[in-house]
Amino acid sequence: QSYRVAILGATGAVGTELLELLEHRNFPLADLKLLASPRSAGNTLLFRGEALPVETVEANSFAGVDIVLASAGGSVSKAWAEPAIAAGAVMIDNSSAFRLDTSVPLIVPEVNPGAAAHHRGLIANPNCTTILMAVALYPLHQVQPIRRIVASTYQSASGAGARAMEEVKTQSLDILQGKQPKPQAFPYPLAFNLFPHNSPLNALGYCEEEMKMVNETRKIFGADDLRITATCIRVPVLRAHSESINLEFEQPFSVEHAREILSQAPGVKLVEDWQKNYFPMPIDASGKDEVLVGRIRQDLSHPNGLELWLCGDQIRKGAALNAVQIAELLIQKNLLKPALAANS
Ligand code: A2P
Ligand code: 11C
Repeated sequence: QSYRVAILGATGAVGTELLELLEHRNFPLADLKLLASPRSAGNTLLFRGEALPVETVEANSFAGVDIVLASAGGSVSKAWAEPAIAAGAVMIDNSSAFRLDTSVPLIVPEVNPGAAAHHRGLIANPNCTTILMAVALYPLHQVQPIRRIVASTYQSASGAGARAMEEVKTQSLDILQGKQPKPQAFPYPLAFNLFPHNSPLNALGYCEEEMKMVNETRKIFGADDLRITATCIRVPVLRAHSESINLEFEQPFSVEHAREILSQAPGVKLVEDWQKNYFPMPIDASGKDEVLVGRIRQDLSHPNGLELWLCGDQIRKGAALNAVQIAELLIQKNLLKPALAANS
């Protein structure tokens, strides 16, 4: 059997990655529709050696479509979720618009695939830093409940889209040529610099990205009282995010045991060469499906604490791959029909 898929936001950083993944994972496609804004009308994108037209999304774009992979921002998802579902499609939405809606499953397939059974036509793909952290921490949490997470992130430009990636390159060139860098996608120059994440701050001083790590991780783990705090920082890296994570468990958790579990965990690759001081790096994580985890060590300040370091491709597992895996899960479990799922 094969399925009719539409990518909403096909020309963006995540959209083009979705296209590549559908091609390379041999996704069972009957048809692929590329949707974007009127700006992209008339453009084509290459898929399986064929130039496919990019269409402007409109009311009848979803007729006959089984799966919509949406990555065009929250307002676009809000505008098109209802028409897509009404047309009989399941929308897998990469934006933050519906993630905390209690009627919308928020899924990392390695962690909570069972949540897919309850969808009503809409499934949310979590925030990228949250996905990467969830893949690495859930296998440990299953063995020994985590009591508290302290995360510090080093986030690449790709999290802010294709334009932001271009901006870091241009700014780097400008600086090397002695010119003033011109920030556009970000409020400040990112080349040769870093700054706290560029999302809105709340009254307590936490930015949206930090609160996503808190609230989305709790929802995905099904652990409402899990204590999490985060500091999110944008760094001049192109594609992959990195995270330094401090964990406090209910009981002591040995480094050897954590290493053994993570070496077999789905979606995780343990990367540790202590002799060579070689650990996960964003350049190694770029283009990879797995979350690279390493530098697992005892927290010197707490008997129940562990420290670890991870890198993961933000566009891939942090966004496009996770969405495609959700689509594959729906197909595998025969859950594409929202009406049936809603009644079950
Ligand atoms: P377009 O290229 O036509 O602007 P990124 O996250 O890399 O910035 O990409 C955003 C994606 O969302 C692009 O594919 C972009 O299309 C798409 N997009 C932005 N605004 C809209 C809109 N109003 N309707 C449909 N697609 C949109
Ligand atoms: C970033 N993680 O790196 C963000 C981008 O919640 O989907 C993705 C925002 C989200 O800026």
